[in-house]
Amino acid sequence: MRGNLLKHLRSLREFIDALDEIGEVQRIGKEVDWKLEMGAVARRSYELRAPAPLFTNIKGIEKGFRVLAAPGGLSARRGLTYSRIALALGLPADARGADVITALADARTREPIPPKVLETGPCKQNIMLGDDIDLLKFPTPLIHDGDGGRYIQTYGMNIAKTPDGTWTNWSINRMMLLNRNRLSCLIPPPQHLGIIKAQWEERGEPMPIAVALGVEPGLPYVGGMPLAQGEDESHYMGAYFGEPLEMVRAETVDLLVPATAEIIIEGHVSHTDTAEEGPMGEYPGYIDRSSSSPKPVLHVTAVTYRDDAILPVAVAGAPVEEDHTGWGMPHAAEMTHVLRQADVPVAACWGVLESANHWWVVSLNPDWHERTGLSSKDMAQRVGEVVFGAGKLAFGVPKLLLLEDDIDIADPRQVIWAFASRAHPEHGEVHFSNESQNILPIYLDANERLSYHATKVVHNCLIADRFSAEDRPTASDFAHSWSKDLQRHVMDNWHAYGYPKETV
Ligand SMILES: Cc1cc2nc3c(=O)[nH]c(=O)nc-3n(C[C@H](O)[C@H](O)[C@H](O)COP(=O)(O)O)c2cc1C
Ligand SMILES: [Mn+2]
Repeated sequence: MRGNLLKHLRSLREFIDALDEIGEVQRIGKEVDWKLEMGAVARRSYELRAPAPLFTNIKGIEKGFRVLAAPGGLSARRGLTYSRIALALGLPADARGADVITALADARTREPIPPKVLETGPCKQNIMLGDDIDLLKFPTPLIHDGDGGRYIQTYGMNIAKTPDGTWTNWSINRMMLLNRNRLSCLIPPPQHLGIIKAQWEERGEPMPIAVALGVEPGLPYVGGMPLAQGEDESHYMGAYFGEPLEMVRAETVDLLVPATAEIIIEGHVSHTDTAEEGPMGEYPGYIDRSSSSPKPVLHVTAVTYRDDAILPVAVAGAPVEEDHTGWGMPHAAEMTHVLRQADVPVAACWGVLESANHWWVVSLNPDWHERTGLSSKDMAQRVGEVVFGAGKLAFGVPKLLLLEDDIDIADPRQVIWAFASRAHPEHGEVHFSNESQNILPIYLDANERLSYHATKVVHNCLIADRFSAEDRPTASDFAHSWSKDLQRHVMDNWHAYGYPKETV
């Protein structure tokens, strides 16, 4: 889909209105405690796939300030599973998972569009400088019982620029509140924020940073996307929507920030001053209660915010939450782009959200065998080489399922069925040893954890080379075992048979 056909929502508030229209927001006016209660409500909402909670009355917090949790959670409603992600990215609420992936992947080959700089914007409605800075005003949650502190940055953008000014990077990396003007920051060295921080350290200067919380809804998805080093995620988002993002200048650092952001925290990350950070729930779905460690401190020099600011919150942990949707879906889009560039006949990729993104799926066009002449084993080898060889993209991809496009990759029931019924128990796996891997999968042994290297696998679930077109088994399901006319007749009469009306 072309960028200009997408509905570009330019603020978190426009996004909340759009969610409201389809019934995907739950306003909670009853008083709640930022200490654990908000986190527990949000967590339960993910698990029930209930609407996103918007907390409007938070204990001890000035009236007006609000929290939107689960902004990228899934919906239990039929046909609307991915509605929050689809609306955030300008697609119709009933878009299929694969549509989201191809929309993001298509924009990778369009010309990046730099932002438009405005004189001012809503994020400047209130400005705190110097001794007036007080981050404790905001309704920052203590999310899980066991977290090392209150996390204000779980779903915002960390904006940082290289000292030579040639590259600005936007990414999501969590930050914990220490007091009214200090945060401790998780900045893994291989992440782009870590690479930029190392350049400032070499120069002997702290890293200037702006943390934009409550940004327009598409941005967190590119904050979680592994674009190449040197690429500015905000320019890619401009290309995605076919128009520039709107930015204003920060007050105390030389950076541009999104004009409609709810809260902007400006400051400098120290290379010497550290404070304990963590533990916190992690994307594989667990919390390691022993995992607190000293992390760099961000010293805040300015905070600007909208009237009645809304803080977005993601509750990291067991699937499905924003680590899986906000990181996994753009990651799958980048994987699709990389395979397209390598001339693999890919339809789309996916990170199975319910697997906490340990199972990744590559779906090939049905004619891959005629087009390439490869056996499925050789194709599995090729896909593994491309994906596992793709640097940063590969870091969080331990297991790949290679399928054909008759499967809806975003439907975990179909993926499980295809994996179980098509991968041969003996020759269905192609292993790749000593590949770089983050430390997070909990099945890794101590050596693998220490070396950041592990074996990866492609599960070959392709069947096109094993059957001729006429002999290929077809799915024995509603869509394939009855004529289109009979299917239509049954659907039209569904309510007449006595079943409740389908709402979507
Ligand atoms: C909701 C959410 C939370 C995330 N939290 C972290 C985090 O705390 N630390 C981290 O290194 N990556 C985190 N990620 C993943 C990074 O955003 C992702 O790896 C991204 O590619 C990093 O940006 P970069 O490629 O510009 O370095 C998170 C992603 C999302 C969507
Ligand atoms: Mn980046």
